[in-house]
Amino acid sequence: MKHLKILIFVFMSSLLLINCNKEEKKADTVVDNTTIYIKGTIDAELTAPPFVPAPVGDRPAKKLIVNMEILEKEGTMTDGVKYMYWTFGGSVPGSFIRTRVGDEVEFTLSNHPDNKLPHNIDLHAVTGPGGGATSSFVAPGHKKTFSFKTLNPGLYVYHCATAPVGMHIANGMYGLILVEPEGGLPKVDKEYYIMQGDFYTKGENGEKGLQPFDMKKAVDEDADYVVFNGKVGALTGDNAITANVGETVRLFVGNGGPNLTSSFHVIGEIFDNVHVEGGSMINKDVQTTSIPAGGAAIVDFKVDVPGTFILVDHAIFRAFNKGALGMLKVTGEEKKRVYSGVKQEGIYHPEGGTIQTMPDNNKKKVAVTLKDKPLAQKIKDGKQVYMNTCFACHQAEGQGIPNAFPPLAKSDYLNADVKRAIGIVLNGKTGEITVNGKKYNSVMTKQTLTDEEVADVMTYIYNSWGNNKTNVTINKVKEVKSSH
Ligand code: HEC
Ligand SMILES: [Cu+2]
Repeated sequence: MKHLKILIFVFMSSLLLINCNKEEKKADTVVDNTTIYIKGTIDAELTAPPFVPAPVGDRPAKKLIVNMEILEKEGTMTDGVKYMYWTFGGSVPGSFIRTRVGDEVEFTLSNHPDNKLPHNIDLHAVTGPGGGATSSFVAPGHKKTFSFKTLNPGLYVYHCATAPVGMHIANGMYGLILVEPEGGLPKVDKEYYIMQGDFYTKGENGEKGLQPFDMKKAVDEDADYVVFNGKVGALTGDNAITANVGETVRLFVGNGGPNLTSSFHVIGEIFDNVHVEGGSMINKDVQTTSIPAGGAAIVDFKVDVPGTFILVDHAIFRAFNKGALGMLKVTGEEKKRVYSGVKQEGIYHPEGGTIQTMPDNNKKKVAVTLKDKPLAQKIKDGKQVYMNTCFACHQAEGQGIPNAFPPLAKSDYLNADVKRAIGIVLNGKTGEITVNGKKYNSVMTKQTLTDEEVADVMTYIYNSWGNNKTNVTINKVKEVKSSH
């Protein structure tokens, strides 16, 4: 009996020992970043979007000094529309902060004396009450300092958290702070900073003048503008981000909200890697990534072919009607194996009809048969064509979209040359053009319309929105077609 007891005792204690060992091993794999040793002090480099500071690489953890200034300042939402932005560092989104895990960030928040309101900052990268908000509440003409240690790698949103919080965020008070993992992120060729935000103005989208914030619309989540980097066109035309064929591109994408989740997508690209929600989990081969309000994602991809790649919130009316549209311009050699472009174009006969040929010069003489309708009917039918075909890009009132689609309303380009305009609708258009003093360099695809439809839609355009009232006849369309 006694022996048995001893045996059981020995058996149990060895079990305990095994258990202890197991637990010790587990504890080993949980890294305690609170104990990362810091070595020296450096000043943080802060950048305005779409740029980011240099990679951290393999530098050791340090004391990192961040000086952030709050500025309330008027800016442009879109052509003719002004907005009073509240900013971290003078830009929307605010200055990009780049740190590494284990850094001890000494953060000083200064509220410019010309500002009207107190503000603070809640950084999602902070482990501590309010993410720093309680320690950083600062009145105009004052500054406050607090410090925190970055414990978790990832891409984090920061924002103002002063009441009414929604209003401070809606006015542009958000930005991103990146905490790189030990050893840094893998090297890429190009890195950019993009952040989406929704804006609520007293006037409807496009209504001119200085537009005040609209609390009711914000509460109803009825956004007038949904934009990248604080304004319509911050990333289009001359402001487009760029890369060369063969390069790898990393986008640090945030969403300040205040309300809307972003369905972030790049037309014509596939994300090779996505740091889901800005964290350490990597998803591969992603078409569209969901970025919650107050969240972020790191995406990277290799650009294989040249062209303009459009960045959108794929909740697509936001892109084409509210401003959530940017451009990545890729230059370099074509790679037909990856993307051919149009290879062949032909006439499609669903019923296997007789062989047709494209119009040629012989037809010119016999083509003068179709009679034009009365002007009022043409305009009516033309409007129908316009709303079906052209409206998506040139917009309901022909006003276009700044930096992306030129206006047809009061367009000097349109009114100067009827034949040229007809040619654009028949054949499409690429390359730089100047409309009403603004440069456009984009692509209008060839429209597949009958000659009569082209005559109708052109007549509608010329007889709308202050244009020169040209009546475009079917014969004119045929003439342009055959002269091509
Ligand atoms: C997919 C978007 C898109 C659609 C659809 C579209 N356009 Fe365009 N359009 C453009 C772009 C982009 C340009 C400028 C091309 C460039 O930069 O070279 C343009 C240029 C023009 C111009 C000359 C510039 C100006 O503003 O006067 C005319 C005229 C025009 N389009 C008429 C039409 C008509 C008519 C339709 C419908 C039948 C139409 N477009 C459909 C995108 C579009
Ligand atoms: Cu604020």
